[in-house]
Amino acid sequence: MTEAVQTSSTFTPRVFSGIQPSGGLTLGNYLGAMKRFVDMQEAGTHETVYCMVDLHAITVWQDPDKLRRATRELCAGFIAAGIDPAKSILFNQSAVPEHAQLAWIFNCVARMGWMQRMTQWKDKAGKNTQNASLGLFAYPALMAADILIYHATHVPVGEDQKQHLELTRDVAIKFNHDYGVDFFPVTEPVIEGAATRVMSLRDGSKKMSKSDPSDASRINMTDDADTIAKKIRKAKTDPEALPSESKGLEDRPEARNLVNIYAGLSGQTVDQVLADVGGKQFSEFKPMLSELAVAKLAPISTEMARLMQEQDEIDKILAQGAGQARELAAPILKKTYEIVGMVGA
Ligand code: AQP
Repeated sequence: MTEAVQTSSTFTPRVFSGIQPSGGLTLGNYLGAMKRFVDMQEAGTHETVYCMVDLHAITVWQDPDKLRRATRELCAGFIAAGIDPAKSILFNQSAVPEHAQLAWIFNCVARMGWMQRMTQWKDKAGKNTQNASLGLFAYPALMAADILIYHATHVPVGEDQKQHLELTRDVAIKFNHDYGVDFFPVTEPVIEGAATRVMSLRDGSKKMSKSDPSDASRINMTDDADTIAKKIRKAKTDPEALPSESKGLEDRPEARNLVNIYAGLSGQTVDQVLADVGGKQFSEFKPMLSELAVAKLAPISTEMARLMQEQDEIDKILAQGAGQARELAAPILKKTYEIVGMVGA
C-alpha cells in the first residue's frame, strides 16, 4: 500500500530508530534502545519502523564478512527482544536506497559548522580529524535522512544521540524554511527511563559501547550466565554501602550505573530500587544484579542463537521489511526532489 504524501503539519504518528551493526549488541543498546522499541511497538499508538544502519557502521572500518554477520545477528537480536515483523517494519538501511538519496539533499542543507559541533564526531574522529572518513563527519545528515524519509514523528534513542536528534530537527526546519514548505516534521526525541545512559562497567564516566576495546567494560547480549556474573562481580564500584535515595548516588558514577541497570532491567524507578537495596553492600547487591541480568538476558541470547541458525529466515524478514520501508520512503523522496527542483522526479 502506498501512503499519500502529507504536506501539512499533521503527520501520521510514526516511530523510527536504528542500531549500527558495528559489533555485538550491548546491554546499553538493549536498555537504551531496543527494549524501548519493543514497548513502543506494543503500545500500538505509532507505526514502528526499525533499522539496522549498516551505512552508518561503515563510517569507521568494518570487515565485510563481520558486517554481514553483525547485521544478521542484530536482526536476530531485534526479533529475540520482541520486535515482531508483523507489527513493525524491520530492515537494513542499505536495502532502502532512499536513505542515501535523501542524505545527499541534507548534505546540501546542513552546514559544516553544525557537524563540527557534534560531540560524537569529536570523540570518534579523535585528534586526527584529517584522517577520519568524510562519512563519519556527515553521519548526522544521514541520520536525519533515516528519520525524515519516513516523516517519523518520534525517535526513541539513548541520551548519547540527543545532539544528533537536535540536528535532525534543525535540518527539517531549515529545509522547510529554505523551500517555503511545511514538508518535514520536526521530530521529537523520546529519551525516557532509568537506563538511557548505561555506562562502562570499568569506568563510570564512559558510555558502555560495543566498540570499546575492553570486553570487560560491557555486557554483550550474547554473553553466557557465567560471563555476565563475572563481569558484574568485577565491575568497578566504591567502598560505600548503597544509599536509600537517589540523591545519595550523586558523585558516585559507578554505583549509580549499577543501580540504573537494575532499574532498567526490573522496570522499576531508581527510587523504588533504592527503597529495597539501600544500606546493602555491593557484595550483596552485585549477586542480585547478576541474577536479574541473567534472568532477563538469557532468553534473548538463547533465541538469538537459535535464529542465527535460520539465516534464510532472517534474510527473508529483512527483504520483506525493506519492501515495506520503500513503499513509505519512495513517495517522500519523490516529493522532496520535486520541491528541490529536480527534473523528472
Ligand atoms: N551505553 C548506552 N546507554 C544507553 N543507550 C545506548 N545506546 C548505545 N549505547 C548506549 C543507544 O543504542 C542505540 C543504537 O546505538 P548505535 O549502535 O547506533 O550507536 P552508538 O550509540 O554509537 O552505540 P555504541 O554501542 O557506542 O556503538 P559504537 O561503539 O559502534 O559507536 C542508540 O539509540 C543509542 O543511543
